[in-house]
Amino acid sequence: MNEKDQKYYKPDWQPENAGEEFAIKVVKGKSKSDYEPQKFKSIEPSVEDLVEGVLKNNRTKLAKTITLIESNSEKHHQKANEILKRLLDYGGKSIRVGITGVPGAGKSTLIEALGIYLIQQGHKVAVLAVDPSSTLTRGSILGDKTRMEKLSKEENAFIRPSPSGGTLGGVTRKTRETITACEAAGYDIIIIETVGVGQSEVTVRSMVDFFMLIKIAGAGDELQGIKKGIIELADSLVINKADGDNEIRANIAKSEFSNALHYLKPATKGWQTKAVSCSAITGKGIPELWKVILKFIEITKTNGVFEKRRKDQLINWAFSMIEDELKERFYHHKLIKEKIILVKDEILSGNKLPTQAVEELLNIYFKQSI
Ligand SMILES: Nc1nc2c(ncn2[C@@H]2O[C@H](COP(=O)(O)OP(=O)(O)O)[C@@H](O)[C@H]2O)c(=O)[nH]1
Ligand SMILES: [Mg+2]
Repeated sequence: MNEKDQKYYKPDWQPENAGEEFAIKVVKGKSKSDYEPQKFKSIEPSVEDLVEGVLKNNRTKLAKTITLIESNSEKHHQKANEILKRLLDYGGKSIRVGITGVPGAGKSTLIEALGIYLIQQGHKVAVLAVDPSSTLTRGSILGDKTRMEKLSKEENAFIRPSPSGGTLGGVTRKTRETITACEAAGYDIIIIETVGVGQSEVTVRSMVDFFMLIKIAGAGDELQGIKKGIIELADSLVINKADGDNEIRANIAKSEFSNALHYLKPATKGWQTKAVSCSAITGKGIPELWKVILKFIEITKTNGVFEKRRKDQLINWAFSMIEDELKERFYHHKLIKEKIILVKDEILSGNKLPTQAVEELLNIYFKQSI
């Protein structure tokens, strides 16, 4: 028997010289030993391997690097820092776009439409998307289609979902590092999606060049949970779902917003926040939206605002890293961990004021760590 015959054989009721009309084959059963668990030794890729992989835009290596970046383990943390140090020189050369809006506004659909359009224009697009299946937004409501199926099939796209739960609405403490890794892998457009939870819009604003707010025509701002403060963070208000019966309404809303925007403080010096309308489903208005972004980049690069914002963001990043690092070290310090349990009880029983407790803990920490 040759190898092929060993896998399949004809059922015994099939005539000996039967032709192709008998399309049935029986698959040979497997013996128990075939199912013995095999021992795989997981080989962790080295720093070298990951850096090389990212620079060659190996998407699996990029994803692994991001997992290391996001990991809370000290070992991973060090490795991620090593990698980032080496990638930093290759970062920075992209247009970073932030997108916010309430769940159901069409952010993911819009990112997919814009992403595909940009890839057709020869760009490479990385998307840091909100994963709707996690807590807050729940996958099924409003027919969320965040998987971005069409875009994820594109060779020049990289999609990284982050959980939307918690207070960060899809942004993680490590989103900045992730942006750097994607840029080093050659993505020249980075799109970051966030749902308006807590500080997430402000955080994303502090990471991107261009920030847009997606709205739906007709639904009042109360319904969309949009505060004036958020509008003042945006470089563009995008009225989505301008299709079918909604198209006229969307265009009226666009004009109304255009007028209202003149009375608000623009988010970026030298740029008048612009209202646009589009349909993420039909694609109408998507090229125009991109033109607005390009115009913005051109203007801000000419007047120096782009460069200044990037520099400010870098400083901001550095200091937020210090804060993170201090917090992390403090709460993981052995003595502090022990003391915190006692201190909590003392505060609750009224034996110690919170201010006293704080002073005590900080004293312990700083004396120990000097
Ligand atoms: N008619 C219409 N529906 C849209 C448009 N964009 C998104 N949708 C639909 O709105 C729902 C929510 O879209 P999704 O992209 O998941 O919203 P997200 O929560 O903001 O990311 C889905 O059912 C989409 O198909 C659009 O431009 N026109
Ligand atoms: Mg979404």
